[in-house]
Amino acid sequence: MLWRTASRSFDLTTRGLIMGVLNVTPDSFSDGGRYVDPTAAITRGLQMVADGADILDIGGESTRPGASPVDAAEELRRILPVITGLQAQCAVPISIDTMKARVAAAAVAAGAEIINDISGLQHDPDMARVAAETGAGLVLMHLRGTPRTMQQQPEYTDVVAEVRDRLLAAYHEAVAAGVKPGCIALDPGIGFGKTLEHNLALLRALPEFQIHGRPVLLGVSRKSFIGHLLGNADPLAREAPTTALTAWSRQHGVRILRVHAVKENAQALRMMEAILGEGGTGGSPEKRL
Ligand code: PMM
Repeated sequence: MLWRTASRSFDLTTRGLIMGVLNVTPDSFSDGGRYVDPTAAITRGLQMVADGADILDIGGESTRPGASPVDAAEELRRILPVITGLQAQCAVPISIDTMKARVAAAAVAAGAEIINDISGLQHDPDMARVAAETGAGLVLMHLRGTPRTMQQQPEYTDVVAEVRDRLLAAYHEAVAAGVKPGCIALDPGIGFGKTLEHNLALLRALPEFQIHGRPVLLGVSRKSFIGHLLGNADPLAREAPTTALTAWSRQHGVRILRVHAVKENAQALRMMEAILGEGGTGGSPEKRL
């Protein structure tokens, strides 16, 4: 199972990737406000690389339920110095977490290699074109509604089938716009327009999202459904269940884990890969193209 960006290819057959979360926003639910200063954000990014991150995912717009949107200029003001600084100082690929084609294009021009579109191409009609033209890796996530509205009574008849169908449609839209299938990864979007029961159903059905053999990316780290189940109001108190979910996800086929606590989740991933007999303690799965 290969996953490509314009300049590298990851062989994910036996070894998954850790994507470290770096939100340069004042208001993200778990790390909001801590990395608004570019120097603090770059230091945090380098620490995650030292801890074993394979990818850094930089976001300049909060996606927490009810969050207010920001414009492209503000998003770019937040992310560009961080991308430029990290790109100069570390070798891991940088992912831009945005729904806006203009932000994605500028981020890739500044050195990002992966576009993480939480709207799965539903927000900006130009996003697929930018992904195709740049050859960036493209994460297509399932999101019902918008971050502002998504938790207002989300309803599905069959959440697994509906999420799967939407991801399949997004995959076809991307390919029709010229995105190479090998650049695409798919994400069922845990916590985005889903109740606790919906999230649990999606976690039970993870292998179903390996559509056309594409890698599945998952973001459960510190999310509120963990708090709802366990009664942990503090996101920082959700690390142990997050690492357990990392192991579960890898066992059920997920290859890219988007997490805050890089070292702990990398260890859970390597441990599970060793049990699976897939040589997870081996070296980098990455090839420069
Ligand atoms: N979750 C958040 C933001 N971006 N991107 C992908 N692909 N998948 C996710 O689950 C996801 C995401 C929200 O979490 P955060 O506030 O901790 O960044």
